[in-house]
Amino acid sequence: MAGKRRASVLFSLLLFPLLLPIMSDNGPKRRRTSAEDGRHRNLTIDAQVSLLNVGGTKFQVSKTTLIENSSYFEALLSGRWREGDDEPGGETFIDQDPAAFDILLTYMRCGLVHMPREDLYLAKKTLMLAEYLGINGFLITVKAVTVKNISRRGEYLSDEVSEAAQFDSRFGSLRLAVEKEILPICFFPPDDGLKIQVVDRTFYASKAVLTEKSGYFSRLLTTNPQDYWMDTIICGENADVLQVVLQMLTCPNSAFTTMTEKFHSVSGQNVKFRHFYVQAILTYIDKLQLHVDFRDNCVQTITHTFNA
Ligand SMILES: *[C@@H]1O[C@H](CO)[C@@H](O)[C@H](O)[C@H]1NC(C)=O
Ligand SMILES: *[C@@H]1O[C@H](CO)[C@@H](O)[C@H](O)[C@H]1NC(C)=O
Ligand SMILES: CC(=O)N[C@H]1CO[C@H](CO)[C@@H](O)[C@@H]1O
Repeated sequence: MAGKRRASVLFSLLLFPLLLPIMSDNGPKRRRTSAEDGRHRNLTIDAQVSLLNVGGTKFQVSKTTLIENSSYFEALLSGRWREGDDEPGGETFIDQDPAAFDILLTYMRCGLVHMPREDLYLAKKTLMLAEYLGINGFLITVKAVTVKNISRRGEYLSDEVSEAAQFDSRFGSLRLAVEKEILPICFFPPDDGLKIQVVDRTFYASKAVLTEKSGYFSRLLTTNPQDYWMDTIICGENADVLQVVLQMLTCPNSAFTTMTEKFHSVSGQNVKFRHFYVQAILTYIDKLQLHVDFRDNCVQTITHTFNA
């Protein structure tokens, strides 16, 4: 035993001077072989690219993209990456839906916030996965658009982050909003057309116009998030009155034509009818809470034209 150890120490001592030139910086430089160059390049790639297996589908993603966009990947990768002890070629398995991940990956790569309208189930899974992976940029945009859409505003009131905070205070959490069927449906724009039914007649109006011009319709269409997708309302108003007032909101000239025709159709230009009709229109205009300038304009034109 002891003899063996002595022999090996002696062997090392003998070899040491021979190894010195190779180990020392001052020694002659060894040329890198092309194989080493290749390995060097591959190691660099390994350090930058993450191989993911999401529910059986493989993805190659830049680590920066993952780390910068997702708190989950930040926790998973950034520590390991800094220490550089990645196994080359090792892949990370994530037990999640690959189609949902693909949508989020597009967001992480180019900032596109897209949800599949034709597949609401996939849209839901994408939202839940975004929360799981902590992809906050995606969620902030989705929440902000939803709050804006439900209130039928064309623009954000403030910045996206404050709109998203409003979403949280209104619905509690993403999961609750999904459970209440607010999301994903309220992220998408619904049809603008609203059917208004009065007994046996049906009128069509633009939700955007009604909400913009009338405080009454604005409340009717935006108070409950569920109303976002409402496409028909039943109205107890007199049909002739409703027709004129709806026209007034979009095209005042046609409203006056309708009124004039109505007067002519009533035999003998019945003064009582005329008075009743104009008053009913004015009352309904009041009920709709139009913007003051617009209302004053309508009321003045009506009273002036029809001498009410
Ligand atoms: C580097 O990667 C290339 C392409 O993936 C591969 O063909 C090559 O064998 C790798 N080189 C080393 C040294 O691992
Ligand atoms: C998401 O990753 C991309 C690519 O690295 C980066 O340009 C972008 O700024 C990241 N987004 C956020 C919110 O950090
Ligand atoms: C009704 C409505 O305002 N829908 C909007 C929801 O948000 C998206 C994105 O900003 C708009 O394109 C829709 O018009």
